[in-house]
Amino acid sequence: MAKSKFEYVKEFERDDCCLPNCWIVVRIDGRNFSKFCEAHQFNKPNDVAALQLMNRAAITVMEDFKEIIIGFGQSDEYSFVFRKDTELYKRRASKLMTNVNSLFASSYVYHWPRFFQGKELYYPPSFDARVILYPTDKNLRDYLAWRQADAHVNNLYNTCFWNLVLKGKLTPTQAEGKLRGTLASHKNELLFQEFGINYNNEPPLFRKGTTLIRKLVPDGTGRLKPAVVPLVDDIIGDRFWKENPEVLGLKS
Ligand code: DGT
Ligand code: MG
Ligand code: MG
Ligand code: MG
Ligand code: MG
Repeated sequence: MAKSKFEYVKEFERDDCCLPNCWIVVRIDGRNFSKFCEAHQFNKPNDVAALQLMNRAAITVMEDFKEIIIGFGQSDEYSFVFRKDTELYKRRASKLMTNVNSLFASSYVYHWPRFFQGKELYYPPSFDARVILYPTDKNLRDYLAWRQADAHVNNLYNTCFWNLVLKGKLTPTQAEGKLRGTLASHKNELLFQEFGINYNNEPPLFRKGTTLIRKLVPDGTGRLKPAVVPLVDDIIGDRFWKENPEVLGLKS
């Protein structure tokens, strides 16, 4: 077919291919979830159903995008790592990012009724997304460690904050003032002394977030089939990576 005189406008589209041989991370994060969690009366500081719904949406993404080798989620965010040699969408960043993000958002809404029986979804949630490239395995592991450490730091703070407000009857401003500038050791001590809580006994899901990887699981007919499985585990140390070498290896 002959080109129309309008065809030249295509040239305005810029190339946004990801560098070769780099891990491609897509991270999505709930937009203004402070308000969304409040509007839907999520338990504070952690709502198990809400976290499970995030995991369900992320599993849906990984079941569709087979070249994602690992996912990590906490709070209102999820990170997805594409294998470093993926050629999906010719590695175009906007294609990878927008497709992951919109499938995550629609899955979150789609699965909502199963996790919040009877609770109305008052308005459509949305998520931001970004793409980050990591050239080395160490950079990628440090990225994932950073997100898991963030889960821990925020959860320790939030556990203190909401105990001070809900049980200690402080105002949010007072609780904030009391926690300002305190070290982790101080927060652990505060939880123990004032509320009898040993932070290390708090649910691992809240402290460590959820890691999604692919494993072979029995399919009921005695055969093994690949499935996306949620794990609550430490991914900062070496043990997880030694136990699951196929994650960073190129087998899929
Ligand atoms: P953003 O991401 O800049 O659009 O703004 P936010 O408000 O989403 O802020 P962000 O992502 O830094 O923090 C996540 C918010 O979501 C934070 O206010 C705590 C809230 N949130 C996440 N998970 C839970 C939960 O399980 N229960 C409750 N009550 N709140 C949660
Ligand atoms: Mg933010
Ligand atoms: Mg957010
Ligand atoms: Mg967030
Ligand atoms: Mg099209």
